[in-house]
Amino acid sequence: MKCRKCGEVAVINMRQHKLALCADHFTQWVPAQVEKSIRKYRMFTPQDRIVVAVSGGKDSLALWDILLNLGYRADGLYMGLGIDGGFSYSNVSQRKCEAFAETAGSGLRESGNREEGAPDSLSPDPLSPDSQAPDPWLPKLLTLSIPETYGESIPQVARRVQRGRGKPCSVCGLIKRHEMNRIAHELGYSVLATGHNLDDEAAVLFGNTMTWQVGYLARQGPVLPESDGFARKVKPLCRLYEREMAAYCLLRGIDYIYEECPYSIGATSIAYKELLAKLEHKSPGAKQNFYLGFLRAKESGFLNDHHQELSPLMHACERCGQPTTAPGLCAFCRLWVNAKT
Ligand code: Q46
Ligand code: ZN
Ligand code: ZN
Repeated sequence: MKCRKCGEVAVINMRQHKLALCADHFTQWVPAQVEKSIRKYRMFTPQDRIVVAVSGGKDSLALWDILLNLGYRADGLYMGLGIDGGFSYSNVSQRKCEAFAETAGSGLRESGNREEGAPDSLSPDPLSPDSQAPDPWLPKLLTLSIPETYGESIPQVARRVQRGRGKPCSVCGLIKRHEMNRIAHELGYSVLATGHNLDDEAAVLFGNTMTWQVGYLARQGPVLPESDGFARKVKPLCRLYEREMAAYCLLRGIDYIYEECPYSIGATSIAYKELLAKLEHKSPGAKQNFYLGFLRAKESGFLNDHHQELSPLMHACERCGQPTTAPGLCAFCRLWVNAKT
């Protein structure tokens, strides 16, 4: 198979786009697609300060790499969950993020690629006498250890509160969401970006549709608007397939953790992904049409009423101030109140 653009040997064939590309053209095509999504869904502008939630996996590290190379000011946030799974999952994934952060910073220094696309107007403070000085900004990795901060690992919290029938995932999701919100808010980031790809989003959509979770469907999308000073949440990889992200990492030499979190085994979302993969195999583009068709339907007003119904129910948690639908304390704060009783 040959690259559609230059005729060299293609390294990937994307049947849903009827597009085969060589390594060079593919590694240019991916960031261009991400930039298109950023603009199409009005995710952010070069003036935003972005924090990317990185897990050490392919999607989040690829996203960080892409945003930096597109010239956005994006830092990484790694959250240590205290999960071992027999192969030191948390430690290994943290090391992958740290290794990436080191090269990402130096790569920018070497290539000076902030100047291409990244607006210089971003950084200089007009009030500062040094406003003509070059911007010293370099990407940094923020790390937060849940066991060190809260005294318990994610599996320990889940066991104590007896939530999730042997799996810590619901507690984990709750803690991660809360802490990402908190850190973005405290450190002044306007945008929180996650590495969800089209396969992830299609699987969530499939699950929400199977059970007709209208509230979740109304909120599902590539952008969750900011509220009460809390960062906007965006998914810039939402139009890219998982296999494209794996290929991108391979071709860019991004070293990521291959193993999934040990608790993801047997998750319903994986069963949905397998089903969608079968559909995709028979009918290339099925996953993409399912998800992007849903976004188009939403844009044209489908589910609008539900969105409006949901918004007024949010209020600030009495303890941490984050938006919540629960009366009094949010679900995160209730986890720790339980700890003291
Ligand atoms: S990290 Fe946490 Fe996932 Fe592991 S414990 Fe479950 S939710 S599977 S994205
Ligand atoms: Zn080519
Ligand atoms: Zn709270």
